[in-house]
Order: sequence, then C-alpha cells, then structure tokens
Amino acid sequence: MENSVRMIGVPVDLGQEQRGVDLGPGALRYAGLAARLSGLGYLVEDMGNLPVPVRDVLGAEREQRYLPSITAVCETVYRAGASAVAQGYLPIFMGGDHSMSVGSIGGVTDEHPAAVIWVDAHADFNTPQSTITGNIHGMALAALLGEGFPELVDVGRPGPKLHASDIVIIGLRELDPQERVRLRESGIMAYTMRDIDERGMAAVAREALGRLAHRTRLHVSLDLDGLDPLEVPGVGTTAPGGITYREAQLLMEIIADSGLLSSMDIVEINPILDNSNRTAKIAVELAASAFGAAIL
Ligand code: B3U
Ligand code: MN
Ligand code: MN
Repeated sequence: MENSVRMIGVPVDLGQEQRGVDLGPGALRYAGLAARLSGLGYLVEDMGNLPVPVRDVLGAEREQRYLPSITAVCETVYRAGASAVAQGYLPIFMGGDHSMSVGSIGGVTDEHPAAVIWVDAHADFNTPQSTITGNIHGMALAALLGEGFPELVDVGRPGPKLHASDIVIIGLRELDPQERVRLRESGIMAYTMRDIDERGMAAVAREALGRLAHRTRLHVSLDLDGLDPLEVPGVGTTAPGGITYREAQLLMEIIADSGLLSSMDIVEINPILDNSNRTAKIAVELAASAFGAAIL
C-alpha cells in the first residue's frame, strides 16, 4: 500500500455519555503514534484535529442526542478521509467515540469499496428503535449499512456505505436484545469471544480475512473496548472478558501480512479513566503492528 500516513484527530464525545473521550487524539499523540510510524519508514503527516463542537455549549441538542452535531462532524470527517485517500495517504482517524466512523468509513469508501474489520466488544448495530441507551456510538455500524437516522445514513453520499459481506466484527461479547436479532438477520459475520477462546485468534483472523477477500482495501476500526478492560482501563464502556494484548497484537500482525490495510480508526480511548495513558500506549503498539512492525 501507500507509504504516507495522515493522522486525523476527531475529538468527538457526543455519541455517548462519559466525559473524556474527546481527549483521545491528544493521548495518542503523547503516546508517540507519529514517531512510532515514522520509525517504521512511513512519511507521517499530522493534520491536527477536525473542528468538533464542545458538548457543554450544545444544551439545546441534548434531547436529540446531539444528532445534528454528530452529523456535521461526520460530514467533515468524510471529506477529510476521502481527500486523504484521493491524495494517496493511509488515513488514521483518532477518536473520539465510535460515532465518527460513520464519517471515516464513508469517506475512505468514497472512490473505492473497502472491507472493514470492526474490533469491538459491541456491534454498534442499534437503530433509534432498538437502542436502550439512545447513544449514537451504538448505532454507527447500522448507519453504515443504511439503517437508522437518515441524516447519518446519508453522510457524504446518499445511502449505505457497506454491504453486510464487507464486514467482520471481532471481539463481540455484549449486545442489546433487539440488536442481537438485528445482527443475526443482517448476515454480518461476527467472531465472539467464544470463537476466539475456542479456535484461537490466529484461526479467527485468517478466516476473517478470507471472508473479506473480495475486497482489495481494508479498513480496521479499532474500538479499544474490544480489548480486556484489565489491559486497557481507559475506555468508557467496559465489558469484561475481552481480547488480550497478545491476541490483539496477533490480529494486527496477521492484518499487516495481508498487505491490504488502507485506513484505520482508533476510538473510545478515555484518558480521564485511564492509568498513565496506558490505553493510548497500547493502541500505538497495535497500530504499529497493523502497519507492519514485526520483530523479525
Ligand atoms: N449497545 C449499547 C452499549 C454500547 C455500544 N457501544 C458501546 N457501548 N461502546 C448501546 O449503547 O447501544
Ligand atoms: Mn464501538
Ligand atoms: Mn465498544
């Protein structure tokens, strides 16, 4: 793939209730993301943060779960992603919460389709009807498939951005009741923690890539809550029994071997809940592995 990386900060915290996720881009910068990737031989450009409204001044939107602002942010993210790809960069979107992926994945598929590996404890497959919390970060994947708020479905270009067959979820362990039914009916392949426990991450990762082999570009959407909260305490919605650091490393290394990685999201890091920026440091190591940092 290309040899130039563009870091794009998206300090959005409007898709969920915890404060602090907006500090994710800074945490990744302080953890040395740019230096780590340039050490691997990439040309790294940090374009700074995209403008995101501060929730404290959005009182009037609270009832709407900040849908207008999230939509506007995702439109901006979409354009940044589409132009990064058009200019030959591999974009890394630094969240912020997972709602920003409506823009990032929309944008990177503006010209060419891509497959998506969605690493997450959750499926983010709710609609406004199925959600219990009302949080829009729990609806991001559904919106990318054309379901839910029309404003989100139509970010960047009208309609769905992905087919069910373009997606695999890895690390799944928490679903809302109606979300479970929706996910089953969608045909999306999801590897749960049980699959990883029974079969091992190597088998899961290879099978996942095999299912996505009809695409020549791969976007990795890394929600840090897919990992075990004992290893990454700095996330807002923790779910016990997650992917270990070693399993996550192996997944990223197998992704690197595919040579298909074309873009990445790193989302849901909450430095306020973290322990000395540990979660962002782990995310930097995982990104480095995905971008080809093998030991030998
Ligand atoms: N499914 C729940 C919980 C959740 C989704 N994404 C995260 N948490 N991080 C919801 O709110 O839709
Ligand atoms: Mn998520
Ligand atoms: Mn999650």
